[in-house]
Amino acid sequence: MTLSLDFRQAEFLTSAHTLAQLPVDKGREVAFAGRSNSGKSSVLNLITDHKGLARISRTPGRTRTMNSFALGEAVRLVDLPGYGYARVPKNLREYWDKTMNNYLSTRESLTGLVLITDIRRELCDSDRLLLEWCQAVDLPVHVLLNKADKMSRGASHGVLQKIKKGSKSREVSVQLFSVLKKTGIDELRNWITAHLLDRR
Ligand SMILES: Nc1nc2c(ncn2[C@@H]2O[C@H](COP(=O)(O)OP(=O)(O)OP(=O)(O)O)[C@@H](O)[C@H]2O)c(=O)[nH]1
Ligand SMILES: [Mg+2]
Repeated sequence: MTLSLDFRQAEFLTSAHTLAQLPVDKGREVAFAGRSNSGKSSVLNLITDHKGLARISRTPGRTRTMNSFALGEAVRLVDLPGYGYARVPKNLREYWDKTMNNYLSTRESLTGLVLITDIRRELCDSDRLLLEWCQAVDLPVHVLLNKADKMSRGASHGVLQKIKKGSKSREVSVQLFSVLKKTGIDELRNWITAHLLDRR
């Protein structure tokens, strides 16, 4: 049984294009999902304190594989490809829609989902679908309102309250985050830790 997690010990495991290429479905993992360019890879790099662990780009659609990182024995973080980027070819988008659906509905070791959004943008249809789906199957989900540095304090707290009110389920939590300002790290690490560790 793992008692604590050292996020700085994160190590790259695999880059998977198909579910079969993922690490063995044992132990526990928390996945990072969200719209393309919302900052999933940047958040992962920040909380693990590794600048180049997950790849980041100004070009949306950078992460095109499911990238797994080990945080300890049989404990993983997974950076998922972003959705909603119009310039990704249609066949590739359809492939990832299907693959993500399969991943989310069959992955036994998945114990939590971090849904990353750009705080300046409304939740998109895919964000909402994902939230509803997680609630329907009782998968804990943590909404990360990223890029909070792009908004005033007052405005970002306004968005936080709005999303909190909109998600009445106990299984949904929400927080503000900024990769640029390095704010929200402990809250996110604590949520992930609580969902990765064996609490028996
Ligand atoms: N201002 C600001 N920019 C950020 C923040 N987080 C990420 N970015 C920038 O947003 C862009 C996209 O970041 P990525 O981490 O590549 O986003 P992603 O969600 O992994 O994108 P895909 O891999 O395409 O799904 C990069 O230019 C980042 O530097 C933040 O908190 N504040
Ligand atoms: Mg990415």
